[in-house]
This record gives sequence, structure tokens and C-alpha cells, in this order.
Amino acid sequence: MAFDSIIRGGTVATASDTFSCDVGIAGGRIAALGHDLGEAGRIIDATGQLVLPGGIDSHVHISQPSGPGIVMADDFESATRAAAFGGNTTVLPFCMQERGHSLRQAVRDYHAKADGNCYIDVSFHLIISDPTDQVLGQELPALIKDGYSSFKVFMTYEDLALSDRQILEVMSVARETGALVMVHAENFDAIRFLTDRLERAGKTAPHFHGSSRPIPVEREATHRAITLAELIDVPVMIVHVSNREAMEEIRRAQQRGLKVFGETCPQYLVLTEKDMEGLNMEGTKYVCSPPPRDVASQQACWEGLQQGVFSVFSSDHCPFRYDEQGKLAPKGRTSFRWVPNGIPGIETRLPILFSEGVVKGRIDLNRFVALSATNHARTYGLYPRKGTIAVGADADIAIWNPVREVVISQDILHHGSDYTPYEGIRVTGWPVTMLVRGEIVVDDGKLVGRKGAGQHLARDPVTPPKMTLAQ
Ligand code: DUC
Ligand code: ZN
Ligand code: ZN
Repeated sequence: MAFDSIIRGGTVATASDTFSCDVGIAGGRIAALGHDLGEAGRIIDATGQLVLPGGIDSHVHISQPSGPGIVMADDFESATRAAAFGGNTTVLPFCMQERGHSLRQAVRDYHAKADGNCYIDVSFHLIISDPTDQVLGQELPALIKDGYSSFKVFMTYEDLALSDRQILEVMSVARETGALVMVHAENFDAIRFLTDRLERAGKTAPHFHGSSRPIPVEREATHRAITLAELIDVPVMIVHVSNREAMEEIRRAQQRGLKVFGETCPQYLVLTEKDMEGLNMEGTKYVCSPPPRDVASQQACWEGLQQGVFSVFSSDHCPFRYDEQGKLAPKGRTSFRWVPNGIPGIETRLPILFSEGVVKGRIDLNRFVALSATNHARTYGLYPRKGTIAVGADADIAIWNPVREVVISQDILHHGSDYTPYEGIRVTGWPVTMLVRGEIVVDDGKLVGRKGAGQHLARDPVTPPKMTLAQ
């Protein structure tokens, strides 16, 4: 058999095995694994390099409306380009329903922004902010059937927070349809109370963002989200977990046999609340929610990754610029309350996990693959097409130089933000060549892919849909 491409001489790793072999690619898929595969139109030499499933980042925000005067720093072109440079071949951004608007229309709007503009593959999660009868009864079930099989609900934020009653309603739809519910777990009223109190005391500098959302705020909401999911008997993903107490809530639920999944992110491994203490407004560069905590919390997040409490590691890329349209907007409102929550990280997620995790011996290479790709595909209905290196899977591959040393800095990144919160962090290991469905997107650090080559992926239900009474 003649292949379109052969990746030759590398060390292949999946979520379970590490082995030396060549990878034959034909028609955009992996067609053979073995030695002496013969001829191909293109030979990619991977001697001394790692050949891994392309990263899947299942938590990113792109072109998301973020409030008056605030513009997100990435569109689909820049975000998917930066993602590719960071070792990714698929991203799952959010499609956010705004209150008073139709969910179906939100999906059309996001497709208009994304279609024809992506370098790598994309699949949308939904955000439900207005669960009307129309949304719950018609739009959401129809969209889940169409392949938008996961959605996020928020327990905080003025224009997004759902009541417990509303969360129960949307979880019921997930149970009927086999969708997965993702939860942003922070207690809205507690945050509002603490924020007002801090402001009255004149404590408005960026680092008070951390004081306004302390660990108990996250722990309580995590417990409540799990309780609501238990009542409905539906799987739930607690996203962006930042600390031990929330992690232990998830662990306890898992030990009780509940289908509760956990996610953590780079900011909870390498940043702390101290980073928000920069001079002037520099601290805003680190403002995200939940906020970075302390060294003990970082350690807890590592334990969660090592012990399987967290099955996915995502960036929560939510990019703003450090200017009047981003972190410093809107004018005159200097309190932390008005700083947009979110930091860029789509390109640095995997180098940080590889260097801090694999190189420093905290996790092995197979766990790295699981946390960066395979578990995302399994959790969100893309497996086995995506997330592994196996015959028949899409040829979505990241070739890594495992010994390259890089100092992360804004100068070398490709995102739309004008800063990186990971400036100056030294990492070992860097993704150098990425293929999406067999086509090279980044070739030894150079962009060769085509804008528009990335496709939208409809996804399977994540659990078998429940029979309704009518059936
Ligand atoms: N939640 C997210 O998931 N991302 C950024 C901000 C937030 O609160
Ligand atoms: Zn969130
Ligand atoms: Zn997010």
C-alpha cells in the first residue's frame, strides 16, 4: 500500500503504551503502524522525537461577547493558529447563549465566526444562560441531536448564573438526551456579598479578586453541583478546579460511584494569588475565575491529576489584552469587580504540563497523553476518531522535541493577547510539527496550514440517551 505520508523513526505514545514504530497515513487517517512501511509521498523524519495524539483542548473561549467595551483578544483564526503551535489539533470552544436570545441563533452566529477561519478542528459546547421552555423543550434537545452534545452552566456571574431550580431543569434535559453538563461552580451570592464588603473597605486592587472568591465559595458550589447531578442521576463535569477542598468533593463523589468528572488547568499548577499583586494594574493580567490560589492548592491539583480525580487538563483560554479594550476596560471603573475574568493559555497548556509533569516526574508520558488528548475525546464524544494513535483514527498528530528548552515569552507566542501570564517560565519539551487529518499545519515551528482547513465536528451523545415516557 502506498501512503500519503509516513512518520518515521519516532517514539509513539498513547494513553496506555509507548513504542517505537512508524505511522502510515492515507486519506487523512492512520492506515498502518509498524516498521518498513515502504514508500510514501512524504516522509516525516521523527528520529529522537515523540509522536503523540494531537492535543485536544476542551475548554476554550473564542470571540465570546464579554461585556460593554471589552473585546476578546482572539478570533477563530488566531486562536486555532496559536492552538496548533501549542500542540493541539482540536479545540472545543463555547457557543454562548445570551439572555433573551435563542440558542439556535447563537449556534448560527458562532458558526458564522468560525466556519472557514480555523486551522484545526473545532467542536462547540453550548452555554445555557436562559433556559426558557422553548430552549429546554425544543432547541437544546434538537441541538444535542445535531452533535452539540455538551453544555456549560454557570452558578455565578450576573448575566449567566442559573438558579438551582434551573440547573435541575437543564440537567433533566441532559439525562433524557445523553448530553454532558459542565458546571462553573462558585457561589454567586457569597461572591456578591464579599465583593461589596471589600469595595466598601476601599479594597479594590486586582488582588482582592482572590479575596472575593475564596476556596469555600468554590467548595460549596462544587458540593451543590454534585448534589444536583445526583438528584437527576446525570453525569457532570466540574470545570477549572483550583484547590484541594473542591477536588476532595469530587473524589468523594467518585468514590460513592457517581459519574462526576473533574478538570483542572495550568493556572492552578504554576500561578498563585500573589501574581495578582503586581504594581499598578499589572495584577489584572492574572485575574481569572476561580482565582489562582497557593502552593498547597497547586500540590492538590497535581494529586488530582496523578490520582485520576481530574481526567482532563484544559487551558480555559479566555484571552484579553492588557489595554482599554481588555483588562483595563471599562474606563474609570478601577475596582477588581470590573476586570474581565480570564487569561490566555491555549498555546502554553501542553508545554507546561509536559515540562512540569513528565519531565519533572510527576506524571508519566501515557498519563500526559490521556490528560491532554484521549480523555477529552472520550469524555466529549469524539473517541476513537480523535484522541489516539490507532489504525482508523484521524491522523491528528503532534510531534514533540522532548528535550528542547524554551523560555515562555510573549515574543514567541501566536495568540491575540499582548501578554502571557506564563512569561519567563522555563520549560523542557516543545511541540514542533502538527498534522490535522494527515495535513501538516505547523512544520518544524513554521505555519504551513491553511485557514479554513479546520472542520467542525458533530459529536456523539456522551451517555446513551434515556428512553422518555413517550417512547
Ligand atoms: N469561567 C470560565 O470558564 N472561563 C473564564 C472565566 C470564567 O469564569
Ligand atoms: Zn467558568
Ligand atoms: Zn472557561
